[in-house]
Amino acid sequence: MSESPILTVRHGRVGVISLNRPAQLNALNDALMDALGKALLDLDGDSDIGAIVITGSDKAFAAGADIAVMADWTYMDVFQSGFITRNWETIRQVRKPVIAAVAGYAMGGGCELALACDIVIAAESAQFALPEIKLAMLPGAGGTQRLPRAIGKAKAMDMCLSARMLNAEEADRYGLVSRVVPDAELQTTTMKLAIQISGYSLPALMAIKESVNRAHEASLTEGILFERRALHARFASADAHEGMHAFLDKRKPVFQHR
Ligand code: DAK
Repeated sequence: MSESPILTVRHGRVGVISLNRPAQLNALNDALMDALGKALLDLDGDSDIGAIVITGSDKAFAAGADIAVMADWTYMDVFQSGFITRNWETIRQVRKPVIAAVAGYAMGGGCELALACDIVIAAESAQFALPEIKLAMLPGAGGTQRLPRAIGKAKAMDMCLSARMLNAEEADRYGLVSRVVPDAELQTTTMKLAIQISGYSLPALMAIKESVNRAHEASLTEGILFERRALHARFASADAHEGMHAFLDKRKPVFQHR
């Protein structure tokens, strides 16, 4: 029996998904993306989970879409099957915080997968590129849209048009990643962060994620209005009252995630 293309484990309120095609540097084929989408939706729907981590191996987060599979596809194949849309975009439905822990290559679709996560923790070995131009393709899983929003047009054009690889330090400086840590500390730092986040009130986390994402999708006026309504809605939350009273009582809050 072939090995599962992903592995999922739970640590308390954190769900960890490991991409598991080491011989192909975690190249993202349909089986993997279907399994990833299903695991993300399972964890998102599990009330005992507050944060999700996606990680790869020491050598590769993911080296992109599986070129071996795509090489002979036709336009009709990808159009009719909804390639990318039907499984790669599942991550957009996830309402809980998703953290990418990236070591080694994050190329093409692998870089795009990291960009679709909410927080990216990079090991010093991490390398980010959108090299599709070398294949006469284009970054088609959100790369041409999310990368300029993350790092600005000039640097995004440089990466997309030249296939330039960024090391972790550059990716950090450009704002593609949230933090850089030594390789040996990648998993512990990520887990510490995920455990911290998953301990906060889940509906508050979800409201923050929705609001920050609005910054990319709405005008400033609309975004501010969305944020204001999200803040008003916090006053309907037991956790918000508990959080504020716990502060005043100088004790740790006990959140019900309601
Ligand atoms: N797909 C399939 N296999 C891959 C792969 C990939 N993306 N990347 C690596 N592998 C395989 C290699 O073929 C090799 O397999 P064997 O020869 O051992 O059987 C094995 O993984 C180890 O790779 P290397 O021997 O090449 O390892 P190195 O350390 O020498 O080099 C590398 C690592 C990451 C620099 C190199 O493997 C590389 O350049 N890989 C390709 C990276 C790349 O071009 N990625 C972008 C893929 S294209 C679309 C939407 C989106 C997309 C396409 C269409 N539409 C809406 C239509 C997205 C496209 C992409 O992501």
